[in-house]
Amino acid sequence: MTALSSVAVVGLGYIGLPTAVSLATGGLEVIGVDVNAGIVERVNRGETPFAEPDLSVAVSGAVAMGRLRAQQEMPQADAYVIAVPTPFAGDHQADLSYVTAAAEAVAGVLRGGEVIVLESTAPPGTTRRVSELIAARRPDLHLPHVPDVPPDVHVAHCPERVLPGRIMIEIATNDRVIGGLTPACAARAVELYRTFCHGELIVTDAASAEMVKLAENAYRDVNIAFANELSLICQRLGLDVWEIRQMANHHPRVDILRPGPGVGGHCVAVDPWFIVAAAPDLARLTATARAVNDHMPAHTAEQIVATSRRFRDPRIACLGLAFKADVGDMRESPAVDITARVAAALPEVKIHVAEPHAPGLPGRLGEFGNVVLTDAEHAIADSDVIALLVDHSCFRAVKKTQLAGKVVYDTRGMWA
Ligand code: SAJ
Repeated sequence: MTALSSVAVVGLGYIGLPTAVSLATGGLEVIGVDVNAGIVERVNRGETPFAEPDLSVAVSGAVAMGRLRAQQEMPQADAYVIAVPTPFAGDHQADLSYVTAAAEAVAGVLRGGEVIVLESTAPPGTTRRVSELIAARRPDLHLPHVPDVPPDVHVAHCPERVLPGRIMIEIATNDRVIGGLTPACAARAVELYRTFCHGELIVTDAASAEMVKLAENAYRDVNIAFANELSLICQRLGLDVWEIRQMANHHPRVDILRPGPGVGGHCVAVDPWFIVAAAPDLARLTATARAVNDHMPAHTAEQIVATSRRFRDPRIACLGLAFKADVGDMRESPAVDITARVAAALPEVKIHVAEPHAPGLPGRLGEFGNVVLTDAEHAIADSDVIALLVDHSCFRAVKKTQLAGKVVYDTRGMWA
């Protein structure tokens, strides 16, 4: 088997672009592939289409050195990493159309000898389906899901597990789980990831790797749901959940996560549904956790609205729109949902929004005439009710004197 020297990374998003640049830094020739012409142009200019610490300097460096380029067409390469989205198709089922399109495009250019790695989070069985799809397109090649025939192409799953905001650190240092359709497939994928990953590379089969990934995010979701449920119970009983949590966490085997206004982003709020879909009758806790966390934005909005109605002519500040601290990503953000709900419930009330990590309001909030984007200082100074929706580090600088005389609704326990 020849050494891998070129790799095509399909999908230049939050996972694909950092992976592409890491492979380039690891010494491979990397071709980034994306259907979006704007993203391709930006990457080729050495720019990043989204904010992530340390990514932009790495991209501009890799492009300048000629190690990374982007294009819309699928190239021939020794290896393929598929890092496309797997959103919902409706009814919480996975939409695999991007994975299918990527697999079919790869199928069209294979010569034999390549390794194809699916990084996208996907329901159990998806890696095998990628192999089947390619086989259907390329009857001239042996694919590894068919036993007893040495395959011409290797197929594996290596689920991403980097944390937004720390992607460039974690991509190099996290341990990775690599599941092959056969042991030889896993071994070939290990060769690829060894070029840039210094963590342990744990080898397994493809279906187990798929379930490991889903289990990781469902574990987080269930634990956040417990924290959120506890906060609702404490609120009803007149107890301070932050104090309760802090004291409970002194126990050597207790580590309660942080309650908040809901779970956002494109991972923790999505992936548990793939487990529910795989075994709906058994995944009762997983489904309930989703329901608990999904209810938090409506509950939080109701509280803010009820508090505001105590004022004759209230003004409200919503601090933060991102799905979590210190990122600008507003996908599936509970803060956006809460702000929209409050704006809709109180159309006559001016709502000041401060989001230092985003250049403008997301489309959903642009529809409301009563929502204005400003900075935190003005938002606070001009408002009676202050809702802290995201625990961005910069909001820590807000002084008690700025909040004096205002009703503070701190959903993140930052000023507690
Ligand atoms: N959150 C809380 N309380 C907490 C922790 C998080 O309310 O104590 C909320 C956050 O505010 C956010 C949501 O949960 O709205 C998710 O944030 P997160 O930091 O838990 O996770 P993500 O979505 O940024 O990244 C997760 C990570 N998975 C795990 O930690 C198991 C990351 O490692 C994965 O790579 C990523 O999902 C992914 O892409 O799957």
